[in-house]
Amino acid sequence: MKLYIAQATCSLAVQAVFNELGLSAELVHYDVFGKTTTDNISFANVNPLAYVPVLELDSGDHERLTETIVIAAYLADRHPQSGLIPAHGTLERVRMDQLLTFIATEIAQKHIPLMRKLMTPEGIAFTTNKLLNAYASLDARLADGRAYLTGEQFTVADAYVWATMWHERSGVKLDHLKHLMAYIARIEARPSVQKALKDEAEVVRQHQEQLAV
Ligand SMILES: N[C@@H](CCC(=O)N[C@@H](CS)C(=O)NCC(=O)O)C(=O)O
Repeated sequence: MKLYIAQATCSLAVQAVFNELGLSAELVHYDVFGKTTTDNISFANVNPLAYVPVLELDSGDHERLTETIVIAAYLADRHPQSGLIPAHGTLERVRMDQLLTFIATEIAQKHIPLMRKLMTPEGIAFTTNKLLNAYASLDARLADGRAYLTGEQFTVADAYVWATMWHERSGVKLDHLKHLMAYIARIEARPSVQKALKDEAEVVRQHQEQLAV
């Protein structure tokens, strides 16, 4: 499988899931600003909507899947023994889907216009407040001492929250959320996320080298 990623973006969540499963994908770097890829394919042909992650499947016609939560769930569902996601048809799964949708819409997508400095002062205040409330709700969940968002088991939701901790780039202050910060530090210690960062840095470095030639 081929995974299109961009530096320090939500594609890190999918990389972490691959690593948790002990699987690997060929990583292709997409430079969001320069619009080039390490495999020299026009990214407009890979995803006409111009965003990562994109997972190209090995099977059949090499279908390309998009949407972070869909790709992460697809991988985790194929390995139910990993515990990364509850089984379809259970209430636990409904709760997980609820959480993943919350992270995608109330956290990840809220950060992007802030990070890109695309907002009016009123928009910044409104969206910052939304993000603060969203993160405070995660902090409250973690207040009972659980290691991860749904309990002691690391899941795709934890990978996604970690990958989208863009508060510094967005100017959103979260240091007061002590449970959340301790949780992120716990995730950062996981070999799967360490490997994701290392692999990402390597493919970005290769891309820069290619462009310098
Ligand atoms: N709906 C997509 C959105 C993914 C997305 O926003 N990707 C960002 C990085 S996190 C991206 O590739 N942005 C490129 C751009 O906006 O030019 C998902 O949830 O996966």
